[in-house]
Amino acid sequence: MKINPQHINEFNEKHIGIHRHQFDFLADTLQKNDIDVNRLVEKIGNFQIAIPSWALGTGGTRFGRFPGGGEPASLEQKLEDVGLLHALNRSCGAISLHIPWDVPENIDNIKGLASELDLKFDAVNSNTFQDQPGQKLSYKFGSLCHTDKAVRQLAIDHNKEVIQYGKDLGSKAITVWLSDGSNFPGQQNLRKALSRTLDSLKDIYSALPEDWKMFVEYKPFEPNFYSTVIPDWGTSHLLASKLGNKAFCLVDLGHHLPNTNIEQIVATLMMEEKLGGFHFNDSKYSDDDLTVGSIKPYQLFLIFNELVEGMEDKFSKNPEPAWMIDASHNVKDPLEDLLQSVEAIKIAYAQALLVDRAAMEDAREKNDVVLAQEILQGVFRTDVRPLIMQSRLKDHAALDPLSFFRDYKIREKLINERGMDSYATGL
Ligand code: PSV
Ligand code: MN
Repeated sequence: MKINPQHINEFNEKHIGIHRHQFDFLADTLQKNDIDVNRLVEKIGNFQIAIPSWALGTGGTRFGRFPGGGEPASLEQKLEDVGLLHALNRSCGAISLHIPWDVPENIDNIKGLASELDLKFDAVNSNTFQDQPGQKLSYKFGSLCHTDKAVRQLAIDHNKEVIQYGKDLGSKAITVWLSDGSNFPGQQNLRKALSRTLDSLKDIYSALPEDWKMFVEYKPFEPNFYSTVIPDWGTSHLLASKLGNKAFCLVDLGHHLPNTNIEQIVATLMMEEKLGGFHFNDSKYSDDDLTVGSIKPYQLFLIFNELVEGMEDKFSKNPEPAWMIDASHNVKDPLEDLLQSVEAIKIAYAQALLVDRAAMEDAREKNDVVLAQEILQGVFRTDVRPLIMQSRLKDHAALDPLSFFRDYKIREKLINERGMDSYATGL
């Protein structure tokens, strides 16, 4: 299904009155503080977040899955769903494919459909954490770190194949996440496992086109519970540094032990110009896959505060990171969940843009701890939603995408089109 732009106009007309009132009030206050509101709105509008092809179906846990119907059953339908999101908020202009969950069978058709929907292809993702039907050798005891050279070669070849798919589609990066690790003390020679992983990554890196990046994702546990080969940002940074200047670290918010200071990791990686990609989600415990900003919105803001600090620093050579959501839950409509996540990301980004960096630095130089906190929390407590709505209005998106989704019964229409038992591939 496609959204009729006329419906978006009608919807916006209904809501414009209250929006104008709220926006004018906020814009007036900001202007009095010498903030260029038009520039701010433009920046917010330009911020794009890629949608992973595996987040469009209902997420499951190992205990069950409760799909709500109308899920995309093919890659074409997944593109259509991302196209729907993008039409609603003009902020999701890219899709990230996981191979082999989503193999593009007919590259020209897929590229044609993507360009019709105004979508780009973000990083491609390899999968050596599951065995595929008919696979001769198993990843049960690891992939790039495996003791058996033949298994390592299988995993290396798979990554090279994924790069080839990405080249065909116009992607510019590959994300490598490994589940490699061990479940029991003594199971693995930790030093050798890391060294073999580095050698395998070097081989994959050698197949990387000149204008590509490789993102090395880390995770402290799951599905291995004693050790993972790339457990933390330090190990990811070590590998990325040894690989070369096309390799970067990828921070997934769910891949930290409770209370980790993620904003500090962001600052460190940006200082080293090695922050390449970001996977957004939220969690109470670790990799919970909850909607972005649903549990720790202040932490999300603090992370964005560091990101913006790095991005606005004209001396920093850290490239703009690739932004992606990596979450899908089992009790929400996946599209509604993604709309909420994008909104939370935009709110945190907009707030971070509002931080008075000169005043912050001044407070820090004077060791005025109280003032530094006041500045940060003053911004965090500002309702910036009218700025985000204004950017959508300018970009012909829905003022309130979630209400539009419900008012125009988009899920009901998708169920009518695809049926109740249409399921998406993925986890
Ligand atoms: C692993 O937990 C991960 O964060 C990686 O990015 C995978 O590609 C993705 O989730 C799979 O759902
Ligand atoms: Mn991830």
